[in-house]
Amino acid sequence: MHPKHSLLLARATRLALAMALAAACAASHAGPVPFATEHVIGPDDTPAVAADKAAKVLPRPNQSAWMRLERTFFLHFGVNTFNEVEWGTGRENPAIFNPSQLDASQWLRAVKQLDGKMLVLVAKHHDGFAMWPSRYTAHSSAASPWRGGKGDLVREVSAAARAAGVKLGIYLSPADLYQLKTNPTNPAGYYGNGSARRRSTIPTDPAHFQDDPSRGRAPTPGFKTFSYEVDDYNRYFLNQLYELLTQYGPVDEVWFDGANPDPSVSETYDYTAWYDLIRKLQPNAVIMGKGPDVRWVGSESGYGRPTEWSVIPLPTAPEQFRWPDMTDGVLGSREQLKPGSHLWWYPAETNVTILGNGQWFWAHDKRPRAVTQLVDIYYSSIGRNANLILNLSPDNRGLVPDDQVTAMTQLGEIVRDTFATNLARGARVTADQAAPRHGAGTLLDGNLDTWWEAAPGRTAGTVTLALPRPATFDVVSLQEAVDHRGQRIESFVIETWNGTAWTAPALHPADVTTTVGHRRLIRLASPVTTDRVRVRITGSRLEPTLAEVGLYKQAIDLLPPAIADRDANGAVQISHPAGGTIVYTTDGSAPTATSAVYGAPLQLPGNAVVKAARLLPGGRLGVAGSRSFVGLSPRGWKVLAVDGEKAGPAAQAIDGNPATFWYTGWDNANKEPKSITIDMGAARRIAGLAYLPRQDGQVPGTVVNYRFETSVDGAQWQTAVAEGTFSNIQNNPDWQTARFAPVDARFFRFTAIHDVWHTGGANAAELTVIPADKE
Ligand code: FUL
Repeated sequence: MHPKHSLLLARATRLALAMALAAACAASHAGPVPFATEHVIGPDDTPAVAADKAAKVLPRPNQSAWMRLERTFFLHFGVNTFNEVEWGTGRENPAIFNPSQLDASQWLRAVKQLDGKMLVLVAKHHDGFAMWPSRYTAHSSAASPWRGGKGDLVREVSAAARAAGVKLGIYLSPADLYQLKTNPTNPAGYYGNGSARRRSTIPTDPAHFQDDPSRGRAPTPGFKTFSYEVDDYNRYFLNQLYELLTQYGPVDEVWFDGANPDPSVSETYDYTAWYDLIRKLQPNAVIMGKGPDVRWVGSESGYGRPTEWSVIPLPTAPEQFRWPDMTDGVLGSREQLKPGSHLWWYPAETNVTILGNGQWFWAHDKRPRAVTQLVDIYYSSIGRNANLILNLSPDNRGLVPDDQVTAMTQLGEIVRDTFATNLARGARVTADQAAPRHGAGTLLDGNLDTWWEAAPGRTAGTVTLALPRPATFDVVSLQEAVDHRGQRIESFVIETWNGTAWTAPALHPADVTTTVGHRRLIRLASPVTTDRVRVRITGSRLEPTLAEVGLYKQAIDLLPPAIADRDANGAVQISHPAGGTIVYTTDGSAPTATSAVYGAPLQLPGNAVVKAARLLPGGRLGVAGSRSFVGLSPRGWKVLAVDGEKAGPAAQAIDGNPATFWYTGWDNANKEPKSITIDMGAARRIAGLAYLPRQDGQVPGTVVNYRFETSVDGAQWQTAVAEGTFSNIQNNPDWQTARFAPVDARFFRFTAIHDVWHTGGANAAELTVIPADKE
């Protein structure tokens, strides 16, 4: 048996014992709080006892294994890739799915650039098209021309992942527009069809799926059959889960999305049966999103909470809980540990896509984020006690396109180079005090199962690293012994010795020294050279622990220049932390040593692709950064008319500042639609619109359905988009773009038909138009 497995088993046994003990203690209301996977805060528990209980909740074995993966990937590919949309309709013709060069090993090569440890494949998105030949639907890869109808994406990707040593996860969308009972292309759809719950054998015999679901088919060799009382759609879903969890080898994560493009038809998901089946078929898998093991961090931006607790107070017992999205700024703080709460290990996963503006599926004009932003996201997800799940979007050839591969290669090089060497290696580590057998000597052994722990009763403590020689670093990595002692640290300070005194170096403005958890990465504002470093833990729920400490130097030379947002006047700044000369282009071509030298902000009033690189000694070029700008800068524009601006002036929709916004306010009396009309001052040839909703974390007024009209003279209007939809805008409140046939216009009118909550309001942080290519 693999040593890790025996360790997990030993932990499982310890946990079982601890849980039995916890139950006994709860009954007698006496004795010290034991370690357990769940604690309940009693009505008479003092805040100190509540904190004690929170600090004694441990992760379950499937979560421990998952947290150690840190770098995981998503792959969104399907009919949407061919239609170049974010959300499909369920009415797609399977004939459109026909990648000509699909090569799953090429996908894995991209994943391995960042040493990806797991990938989660979208097996079925909201459109309902199954990427494997499911026995339970005609709407699958088997109905497409791909590989002559013999293609099985899940098989190809799982085999390539296995060959690359990467674990497999599965995304199966609960929302299913193909099965929606109102889908005209599938009149017998199961979703919301009101069917009775019936005793069903899983796997069901497909020939008797509806007339006698108690009839099973032969189970996959090595697996059993199961029985649940469910309606048609839940039976369908359980059978699809069964296929995915038994036919493709081990599955380590099952991803349940909460998004639902058409809530007008309701279906009750039988989560209890789904979870039960997953536990029986793949007991090591974590259930993510709508489920008990892994929590959606709450945004798709890639940026986790600065303070992130993995122990979350649930208002009910986990078995009764419905796992809603948790989007509050702080979760699980001391103030939130209220009597009656069930304390539960529920770590965060930060999902983000490599494509700009939070777009999950490829389209010919979608481009990856700047590499500097991807690096920042790395620190702001993995470095904030969450796993990163970074999405790649293969194109309609079935390959991860070159621009995404290039971004991955650059990100991988920067991360590898930064974290290759722990500059604390060889240091003598001491602590001001320690629990018996938990001295600080193991803090550099690379082993999360050994740790320093403060002496009994102490909630603060200091560990000091005496380096063999001075080192220059600008990243500090800390890890608590969460698998053994839970999450405890609430605040700490990093200090360096300057020869005469300890001083706290300035930190990167976005990084805070609060929680630690599985991992905290802290960036310093600038590198420090010293031979002594200390971590002073100043607040902790119980005796603090540290399993590992690391000091690293960011690979600045590998960083491309940062290309900033465009301001209201259309100006764009380029900079690099190492300074020096930067060359650039604005037409998308690769910069060379003879390209224009950056001096002052670039004036970019329309569409542009900026590429920039540092000029290194000897005429060589550093790594190039790239950024696309879509839309016109709103310089000189005016608001002509608006249906309300009581909660935010209309002019803020065209001020070039994403932080301010136009908002009509909540409006129950005078419902939608709400319009805003803009005068651009001169006629332009335009071919699209771009909309950025409010960026303050609130959604009232965020537009989901809209109309877009244009005019040359402000009197005669023509409709460019009669009713458009910004798919997924609630989860992803980033820039939304839509294209239309080129038209000449001086004026445009944007009308909110519905906002996401149907409040009758509308908002816009920015609103602009996309110039036609040949304007
Ligand atoms: C969202 C979905 O609606 C997106 O399309 C994507 O799959 C993302 C991971 O989750 O909620």
